[in-house]
Amino acid sequence: MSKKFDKEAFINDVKANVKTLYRKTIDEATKQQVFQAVSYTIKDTIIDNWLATQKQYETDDPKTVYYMSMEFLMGRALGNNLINLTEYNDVKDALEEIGFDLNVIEDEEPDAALGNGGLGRLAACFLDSLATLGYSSYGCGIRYRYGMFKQKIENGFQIEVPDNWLKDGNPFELRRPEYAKEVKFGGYVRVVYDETTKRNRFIQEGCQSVRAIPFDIPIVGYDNRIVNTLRVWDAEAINDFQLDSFDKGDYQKAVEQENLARNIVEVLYPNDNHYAGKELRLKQQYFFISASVQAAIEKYKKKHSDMRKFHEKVTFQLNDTHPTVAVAELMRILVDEENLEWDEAWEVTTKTCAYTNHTIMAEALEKWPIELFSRLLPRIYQIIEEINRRFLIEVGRKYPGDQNKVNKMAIIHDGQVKMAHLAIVAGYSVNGVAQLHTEILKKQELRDFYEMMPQKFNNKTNGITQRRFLLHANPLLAKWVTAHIGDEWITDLPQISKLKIYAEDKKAQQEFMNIKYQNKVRLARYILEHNGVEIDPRSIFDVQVKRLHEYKRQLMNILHVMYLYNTIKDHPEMDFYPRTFIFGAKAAAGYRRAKLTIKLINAVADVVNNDRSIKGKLKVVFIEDYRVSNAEWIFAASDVSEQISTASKEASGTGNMKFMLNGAPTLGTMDGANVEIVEEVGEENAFIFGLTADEVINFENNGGYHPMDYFNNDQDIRRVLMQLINGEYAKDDPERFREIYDSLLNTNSSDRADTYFILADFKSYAEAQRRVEEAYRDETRWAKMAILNVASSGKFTSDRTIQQYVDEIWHLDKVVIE
Ligand code: 8GP
Repeated sequence: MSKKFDKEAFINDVKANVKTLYRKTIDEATKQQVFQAVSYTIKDTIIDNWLATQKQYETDDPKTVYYMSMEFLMGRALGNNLINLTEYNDVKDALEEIGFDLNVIEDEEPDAALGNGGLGRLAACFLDSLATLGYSSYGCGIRYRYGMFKQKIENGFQIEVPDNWLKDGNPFELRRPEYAKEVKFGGYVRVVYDETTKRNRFIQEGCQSVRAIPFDIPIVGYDNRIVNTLRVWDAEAINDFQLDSFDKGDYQKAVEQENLARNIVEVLYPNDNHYAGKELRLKQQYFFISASVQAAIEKYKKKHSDMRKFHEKVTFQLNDTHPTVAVAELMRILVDEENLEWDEAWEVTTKTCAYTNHTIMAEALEKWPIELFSRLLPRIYQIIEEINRRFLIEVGRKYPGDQNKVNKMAIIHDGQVKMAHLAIVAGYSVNGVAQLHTEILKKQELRDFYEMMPQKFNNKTNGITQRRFLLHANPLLAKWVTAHIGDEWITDLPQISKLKIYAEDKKAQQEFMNIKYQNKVRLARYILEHNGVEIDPRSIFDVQVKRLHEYKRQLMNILHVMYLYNTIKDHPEMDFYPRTFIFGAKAAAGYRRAKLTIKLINAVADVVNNDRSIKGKLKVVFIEDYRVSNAEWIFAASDVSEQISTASKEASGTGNMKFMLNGAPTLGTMDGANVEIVEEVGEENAFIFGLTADEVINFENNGGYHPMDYFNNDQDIRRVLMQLINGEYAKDDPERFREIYDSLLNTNSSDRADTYFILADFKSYAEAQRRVEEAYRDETRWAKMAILNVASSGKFTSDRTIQQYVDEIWHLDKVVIE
């Protein structure tokens, strides 16, 4: 594929790198050292393209998007970079020649796990698409010393182990101390009247300062020589300046500053869809935002002098509310440092910032106590107060006398700063991440704002990059697709619909099923090696991998497994197609009920997997440490994609798209992007069940849901629930799962019983599962369904999503490297 790969030169470079990095010959090097040496060799090519890209940007001066995000869940870089350089196979061959297996070398790279789940992985897919489509962009984030924790399962329980991902060094990153920025916290604001400008000046004093040092990570576009930048900020203490004079030589203060700096970037908060309200988290937010905004302005000013036109060359996309202080930071710099009038600065800011909402879960909404916020960021707080004051005047004008509206929409209210309100008021665009989600935002969660400013609201259905999740993750299927329709799908996924004509072709079906089987063998081997469980690649691989959260209902899945097990035990003679239920999920470290669910899954696995009487018909596996790198193998090997969230709760989902792309039909609710998946593939090629979003919202608003009725009236449900408290899966501690039982039935806790409608949906889920089995028994029918899923996945490329952001929000200029 590639144009001018020089095998000899490559091998010589790898050997030279091993020598200079480790003073070893290639035969003496460890696998990790070979990984490093290969990566440095590749980095050399990348840097040439990186330079060429920057040069082209200098010439063209295109508008640039800064994608501001607390999370970038990048996974591994080496394989992906080789894929996008179109040198994967060349390098594989070259390494074979000197006795190394590229897969084994790739396995030496730790995942860059600078994110929790969907939101962070979406950011990573977007960077890939931006570079591939030729748009100037920066990802801006934090270089966490410790990313997402590693999960160990001990005795069935999740144990969190720190992820020291940088311990061997990250070969692809570049430290850029010459672009360091100073970020200030705390202190107070002194107002002085400036006679010459006839304006107040706001001076921050008594602050603690931290130095932000950028590390640049290359983002390689597919086969186009474009290399964009993910810029993640590290923190260092500033000891040589900014100490007030009386502090000079104050050792204690110097040490404090050292610690302040180190703490800021120490660790990623491991919460998904949940807001913890920690002071350090707000510090992290302001730290990377202040540095990124300063850097963006500095870059702009190299070519332009009029800050009033900043938005013509720059746009900030806020990935959820976490980066929303960008609004106030931009205002601060424009007003306090660039001397713009408030109205001029507001004009620029509201044409620069745009906001994406990723969840309607109330518990994820960021609301900072005023006391904390104003103490940590006094000047920023003042600016938000002024934005709020002016906004509420507008609300009052539009809805005269409606104090209730004012209270509901205020940015600062009831002792709290509401970040979503700030993002909406200052943003020129507010988008949801799937059609259904955007509609719920407009009609429910953000209704007041939608009514006042409908023009800001729009939908951008999420997407995924086919380069990582098919071309790299599933080489056998990728090759098969290319053999049938050519390789243009790699940069134009809708072309994959050309596969539709093969859906009923016997030979194609057989080839397809054979590839699936080989991928299942690959995964079974991984599971045996990493989990010590033997599974049968001929069984149905029924897979739910995603963060563990009550709304995602892993609990419903495992309760259903318990029900199936009861059924098989009662009817040993029954015809039951062998099934392997595969789970993978991390629970937030402080999320007790989620961690208990992991224990329940493992407890059920223990009983079921060791019961010889069921002859291996049922297996349950919990894959330890689910992450981007093993996800790639899991999607490729899946038969059934479990997307079973309570309707209305999953904003979009992106895992659902990765399964589809790899030919696993969706077993799911009409939630998030599942709705659009079904629209594309047809309901006959998915297994849909359960309450609709409207039904769920109606129960939530008007009551009338009584889980106890299901318990009383359905003996299968009752039996399974009783097994949670009779020691069936907890011989040593029969009370272990009482909390889960109570969560489903007890109304005396603070939440409504069965908050996520598991009992309401249980029977229709079980029925959908029976349809899955029936469909799978008919191999021709199944192969057709699976191929049609692949062929209908064209819409779900992140290339489409990014092109829509560009056309409808950002208006960037396309760049081609000459
Ligand atoms: C997730 C949504 O739950 C998921 O449906 C969606 O596909 C993904 O974002 C990308 O849009 N939301 C989050 O991960 C989230 O809200 N996380 C923040 C609270 C940390």
